[in-house]
Amino acid sequence: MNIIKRKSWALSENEATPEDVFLNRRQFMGGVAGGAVALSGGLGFAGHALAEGDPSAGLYPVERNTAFTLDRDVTAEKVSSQYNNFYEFGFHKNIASAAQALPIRPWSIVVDGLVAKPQTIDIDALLKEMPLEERLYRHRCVEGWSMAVPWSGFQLSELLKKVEPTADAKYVRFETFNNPEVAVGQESQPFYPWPYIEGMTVEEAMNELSFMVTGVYGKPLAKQFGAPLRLALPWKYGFKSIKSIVRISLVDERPVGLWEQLQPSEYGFWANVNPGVPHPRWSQANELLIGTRERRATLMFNGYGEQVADLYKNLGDEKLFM
Ligand SMILES: Nc1nc2c(c(=O)[nH]1)N[C@H]1C(S)=C(S)[C@@H](COP(=O)(O)O)O[C@H]1N2
Ligand SMILES: [Mo]
Repeated sequence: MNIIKRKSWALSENEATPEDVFLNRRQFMGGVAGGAVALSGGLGFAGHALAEGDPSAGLYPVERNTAFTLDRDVTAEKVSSQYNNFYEFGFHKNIASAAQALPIRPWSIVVDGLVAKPQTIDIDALLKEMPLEERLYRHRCVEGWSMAVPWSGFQLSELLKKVEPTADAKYVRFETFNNPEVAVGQESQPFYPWPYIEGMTVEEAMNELSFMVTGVYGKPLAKQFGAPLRLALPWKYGFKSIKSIVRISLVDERPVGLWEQLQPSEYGFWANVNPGVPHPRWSQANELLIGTRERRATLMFNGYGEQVADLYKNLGDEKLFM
């Protein structure tokens, strides 16, 4: 089907390479010319500049939790903030400029479903209440590229404790905004099953790695990263880390994510990183570190097996790795 073919993460590794080369070339040229702005697709550092006007700017930087370490350099901000998947704003990587159209204040998050204390929480009230910290996390996209970023935010478990899930709650369902008036991707692809949905088990959500992101690089989250609130699940493929969340619901039925709805044979519920299980159309054995020419062997659970492998011990023939 055409819809699927046009999706950029459906590109094979070979097709993806010219874009990566372009990215490197852009950086190189920027360095030589001393003016990256002119060569960075028109946006320059607008994402950064706008973050400075964010009402939460005074909260950052927050203290780093040194328990989370990397085996590679942090990806340069000018690389990770110009190479994004955010299909609401276009079906390619260069969406940073379009994403600036998203209004992120006022912003509230509905937390509802199977909880004792359902509530609608204003983002700034939430930011004041939650214990913010910085974590260095790896991020592995199902397309075969990766980055390493200093996210700021709080553990998802802290938010869930606040609403008190009932004993019937088995899954957490996350929902992104739906606003085709500002999101060009939603407007131009009305036949996609918007809004973007993702989900996980309550047990996964309570794991210490499950992190709600509110900032990055010591500043409020730039819009292209999914401001004002996104998820980071570093042991799962990147599509599970849903952006610009407006609703979090505790439910007893397994949520079906947007990509699973579109292509269930390729994108599943669990989506744990495993270099030994290829995507139906390409290998997952290694990854390109964006902003570099380096390819590395992908790690089981993206290197986070110690924290999460136990979650999957008794799941029989569930498709854990797609
Ligand atoms: N709402 C929403 N969330 C999303 C996506 C999206 O298109 N829409 N893309 C996902 C994918 S495929 C990846 S790899 C990451 C990309 O995050 P980044 O742009 O901060 O690198 O966001 C994920 N979250
Ligand atoms: Mo991704």
